Order: sequence, then structure tokens, then C-alpha cells
Amino acid sequence: MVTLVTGGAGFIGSHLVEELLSQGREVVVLDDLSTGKIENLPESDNLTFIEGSITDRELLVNLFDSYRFDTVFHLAAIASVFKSVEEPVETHRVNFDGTLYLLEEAKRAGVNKFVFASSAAVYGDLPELPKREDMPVKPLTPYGVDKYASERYVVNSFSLYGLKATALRFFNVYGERQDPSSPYSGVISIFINRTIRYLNGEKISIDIYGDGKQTRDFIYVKDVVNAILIAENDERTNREVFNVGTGKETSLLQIIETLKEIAGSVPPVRFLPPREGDIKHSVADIRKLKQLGFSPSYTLKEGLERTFNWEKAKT
Ligand code: NAD
Ligand code: UD2
Repeated sequence: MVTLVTGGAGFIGSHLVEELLSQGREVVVLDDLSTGKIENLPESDNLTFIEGSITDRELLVNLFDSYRFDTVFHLAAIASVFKSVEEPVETHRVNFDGTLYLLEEAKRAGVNKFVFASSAAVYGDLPELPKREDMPVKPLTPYGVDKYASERYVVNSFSLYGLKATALRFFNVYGERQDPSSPYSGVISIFINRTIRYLNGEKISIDIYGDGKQTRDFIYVKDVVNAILIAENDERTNREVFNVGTGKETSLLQIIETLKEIAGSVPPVRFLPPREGDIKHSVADIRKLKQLGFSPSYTLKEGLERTFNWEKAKT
């Protein structure tokens, strides 16, 4: 049996691939390298990398004909909300059509399980906190709308076609290999990158949009991988949607404080006007996933420390 990871050369995907390989599994990665990098993937005889797009139907048909996949982990996406707003048609083709194509193939090939990476973006700016899976949703961007539509197709595939499928709503994921290069990259990757550059003598600041008291549910990437594997293996996840977070709210000011403890010092902080459309607070209710045995293993300090040390070792 072989396992397919779409988007496996990306930030979260590459951590999943690493874990699957360490368990001795045979893995195929399908990635178009639009944001992923081949260097993110480990060298292994058990890993096959295929460069191509999830929107290429012919390629998908050949791929599913060539391998007998046990599980499909579908993480490939245009993960930038900003890009989805700028290019809604192209984003929709990848984030929605691509998901539907994969579901069709998974169904045709009779795979054992389909796990889909959805997002907290489906909740939008509805004020009630913490976010529970059974709450109303209000996706505000093409990215959020496509994630929501996709997750409905994914979970409905169980009742409609008997395809065992689960959607996971990731909150704010951080960790090694997250790309800090865009202003819309994850805030932790940006803060760590700037701190390292500052320690290396660059004149640079940390920019905070707003007062820094906004909060997010930051989850370390290896905890996300654990959640993904629970979704794969626990039959109770079929047809269900789960939040993947820590259940804890952390402000940007707390992040900077903790980074200071780890790094010794941080760049001067510049406060800029809040970003348009920014939500003030976001946190997951994770009781549903906890009932299946999930519990985050890494504290924020541990996760930040590992990410910081890894990024520092690169310079
Ligand atoms: P990422 O950009 O590092 O990974 C996405 C991967 O998909 C990249 O390797 C990219 O090259 C690949 N890809 C993009 N379009 C493709 C296509 N048409 N065909 C094949 N491959 C394609 O981002 P990430 O943070 O690792 O995100 C992984 C998944 O998790 C995405 O679905 C994203 O929407 C979701 N997610 C991430 C977060 C987060 O905090 N990072 C939060 C919520 C949801
Ligand atoms: C996350 C997702 C986004 C979308 C959204 C849905 C990431 C990177 N972004 O956005 O794709 O799913 O959730 O709710 O996963 N900030 C600064 N300084 C910086 C960069 C960011 O102050 O240099 C602020 C930013 O304005 C925001 C907070 O930090 O208030 C978190 O920003 P983010 O882009 O990491 O995450 P978020 O939750 O806004």
C-alpha cells in the first residue's frame, strides 16, 4: 500500500511526509512546487516525488491507476488568502476543483481514507468564541469559501459514496520550514525571521498591525501531524469536521515576550495601523478532537524554541 500526500513539498505536508516515512510507509508526493520546495522533502527510497498539479485530470487518472493508495492526505492548495482575493478564479480551480477531482479519483480507486486540510478561515468574523465545529460559518474570502465548499464535498462523500473522509480545520500553524517571505506569511515565521536577522546585525524592526493584543490559536506543526494521523486512523472521524488547534489564545505581545526569552533579545517593535479585515480574536474549541485522544504535546515556548533553533541553524 502507498500513501498519497498532495502538497507534500509544502510546510505542513513535508512534516507529514517525514512522519509517514519514519513509520516505514511508502509515500507519493504530488506537488506543483508553486510554494513548496523539493528541499523540504527528505531523501528516502520509500518516497516518490511527482511534480504536477491537482488540476491536471489526466495526471490524476494515471496516478491513481499506477498506485493502490490506502490513504489520500489532501493538503495541496493556494494557501494565501491574499492571493485568493487577487486571483479568485485561479484559486478556485486549485482549491475547489482540485479537491473535487481528487475525490473523484479516490472514489474510483476505492481508497481507504481521504483527509482534507480545511481552515479556521471558514468561520470568518462571527464573534462567538471559542469556535466550535457546529457553529455557523461565514467565510469572508475566496479562500474561505472554497475551503468550506470543499469540506462539505469531502465529508458528504461518506454518506453519498461510502468514501471514508474527514476534514480538519487548521488554526494558525507554525514551525520549521514555514516560509516567512511574504508580508502575509504566518506571523510567527515573520517574527522569527526578523529576530534572527536582527541578531545577525541587520537594522530591522518587528511590525505589529494594531496594538498587538490580537490573539490567535497557534499550533505547532508536529501537533497538527498528530491530529492528521488520528483523523486517518479513527473510524469515528468519518464524515466529520474537526478543529485542529490548542484551545489556547495567545497575543502577538505574548509571542514577542516568549521569543525574547528564547533569543535573548528581539528587534524594536513598530506599531502600525491594523490590517483591513483583520479579526481581533480567534481560538478553537478542541473538545471534539480531544475525545478521540488528541492533545497538543508542545507548549508555545517549546514550539517557538524548536522553530527558532532550526531557522538559526540555517544562517
Ligand atoms: P504551503 O503553501 O507550504 O503548502 C501547500 C503546498 O501545495 C505547496 O507545496 C504547493 O506547492 C502545493 N500546491 C499548490 N497548488 C498546487 C497544485 N495546483 N497542485 C499540486 N500542488 C500544489 O502551505 P501550508 O501552510 O503547508 O498549507 C497546507 C494546507 O493547510 C493547505 O491546504 C492550507 O490551505 C491549509 N492550512 C494551512 C494553515 C497554516 O496555518 N499554515 C492554516 C489553515 C489551513
Ligand atoms: C490566518 C491565515 C489566513 C487565513 C486567516 C483566517 C496564515 C498565515 N494566515 O490569518 O490564511 O486563514 O487566518 O482567519 O495562516 N501580523 C502582524 N505583523 C506581521 C504579520 C502579521 O502584526 O508582520 C498580524 C496580523 O495582522 C494578524 C496576526 O498578526 O493580526 C496574525 O496574522 P497571520 O497572517 O499570521 O494569521 P491570521 O490569523 O490573520
